[in-house]
Amino acid sequence: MTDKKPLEINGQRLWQSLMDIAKIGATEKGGSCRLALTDLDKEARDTFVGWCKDAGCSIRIDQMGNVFARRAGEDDSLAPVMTGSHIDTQPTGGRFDGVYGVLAGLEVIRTLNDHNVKTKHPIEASIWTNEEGSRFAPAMVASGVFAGVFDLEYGLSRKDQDGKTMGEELKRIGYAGDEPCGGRPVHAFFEVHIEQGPILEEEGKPIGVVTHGQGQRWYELTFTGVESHAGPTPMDRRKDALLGAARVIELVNKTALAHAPLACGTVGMVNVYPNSRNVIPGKVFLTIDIRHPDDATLSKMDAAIRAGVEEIASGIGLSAALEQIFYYAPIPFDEGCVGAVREAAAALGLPHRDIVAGAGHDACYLSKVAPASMVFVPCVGGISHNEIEDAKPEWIAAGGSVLLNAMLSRAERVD
Ligand code: HGY
Ligand code: MN
Ligand code: MN
Repeated sequence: MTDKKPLEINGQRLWQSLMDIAKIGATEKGGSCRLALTDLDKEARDTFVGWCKDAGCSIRIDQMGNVFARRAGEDDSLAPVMTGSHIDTQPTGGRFDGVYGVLAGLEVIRTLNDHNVKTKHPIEASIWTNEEGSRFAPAMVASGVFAGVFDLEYGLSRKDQDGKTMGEELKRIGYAGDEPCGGRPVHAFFEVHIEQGPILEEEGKPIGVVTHGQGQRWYELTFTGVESHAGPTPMDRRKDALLGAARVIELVNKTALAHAPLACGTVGMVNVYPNSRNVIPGKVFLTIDIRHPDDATLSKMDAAIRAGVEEIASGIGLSAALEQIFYYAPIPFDEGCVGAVREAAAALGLPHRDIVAGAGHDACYLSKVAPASMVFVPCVGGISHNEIEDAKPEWIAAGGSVLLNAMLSRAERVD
């Protein structure tokens, strides 16, 4: 950190950009719905690209639709210091999850322009496609391709519930770039994001210094029983797939509670077939999401889920198809970058604490190809993935200034 007074971003301008983007896919309860690669995602991307061009950036789009807005460095042959996040949302998403990290990157560039700051390394603000994993599973698939975790064909072939692939949808919205996805050096990656949990707000700390991302395992489970009439079918003759699903929901919850206080377990999606009130469901599709900061514990939870599903299926006479579709081990972020975030918060006089990311983030995959870390800010009541998601302007501004100074510590000012 230089001895100059740390630069601060223009919080009002960043807040306004957030409110402007929030109009794209605005929901009745004040949230955002911009599912990945929909026309609304395109509209938000186009808006961001336009603003970045106005700020003098060059734009690159790669084969997974990841967008990179680049501010040239004094030595533009050097690897960029990169920031960014996602602009796609959950169906009942909020105005800050993801898009805050995207627009904070633009605000960093705007602030450097305002102060005519030159950096040795180029600076890049980015959008990562389909971070949420809501329309297309798994989550963070495009940053995963960039980091070499998934191959390009896998990424482009991800299908939504209507059978549309990411490749088709990227072409449809005009974001099927020709830049290779990944395979280029990144000097450092920083992502700012709302915490999406209650800790920072409860402790009155505007900054979280993210040291790790917790590990996750996602599964898809299909139970197959027998549809039959809800009236004449005796209870002891039924092969009720929804009864099996109900027991799995309880199993997932109990497995997480058995590894309290850090484990999480969620069944977020259930599709019932034929979903008719007087037919015993013959088929149920459901999703399972388990998480923990310790990999060995996550493996124990995995074993408990697999054994439990088998037992439930045989107890009811169902067939079970359980597939793990996504896994990444807990991720320790780069100590140097974590230190840069901590020093930036201290230099700005902002109360801060170390924290583990409970959600997945693109920085988790970027950390496989570059030194990376994250900056968290509180969100109101710790609520996220909910239309009422909210944050205070002063938190948003604080996180943006910490991001700016952490990035400058790696980009090397030359003015
Ligand atoms: O699921 C997550 O943690 C992130 O919101 N994709
Ligand atoms: Mn997010
Ligand atoms: Mn999210």
